[in-house]
Amino acid sequence: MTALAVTRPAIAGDIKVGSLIVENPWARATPKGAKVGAGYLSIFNIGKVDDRLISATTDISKSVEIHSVSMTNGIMKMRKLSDGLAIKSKNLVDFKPGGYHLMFIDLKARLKKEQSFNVTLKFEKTGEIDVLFLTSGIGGKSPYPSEEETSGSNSGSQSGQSN
Ligand SMILES: [Cu+2]
Repeated sequence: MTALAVTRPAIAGDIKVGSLIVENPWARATPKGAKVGAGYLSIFNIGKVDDRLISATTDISKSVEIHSVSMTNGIMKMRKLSDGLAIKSKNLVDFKPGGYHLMFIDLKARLKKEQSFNVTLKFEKTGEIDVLFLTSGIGGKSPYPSEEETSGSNSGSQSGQSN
């Protein structure tokens, strides 16, 4: 094991398929007996054509739903997006606590900290993308360094190579 100042797991890289870049997929550990879990990630569409996340599947739960969260009179409500979520051209869609998330419905086992598991995302245009999720603690934060926390060491997702 190497002890780096910034522990970004080597197994998880940003994945680029077609015009989509999927970054930082992670989930929260779940308490004993919990039937659902939540997963988060970022999806960039660097292409000229709009795409749409239509569904997802995984081995860890019976099904996966795409949820949004809205605030109504101070009450947070989750809503299932039955038609999926648009990932528009030149846009970044962030799934994060309090916002869009993947809901793992009917977990087969509880999610433990530092576990990793596979999720297959299905997009209307791009097709399927296999993504490896990493699990943080119960109620924890993303296991990836956030941009604010790593200011200075900007690995620059916007000034990428021209291809
Ligand atoms: Cu939800």
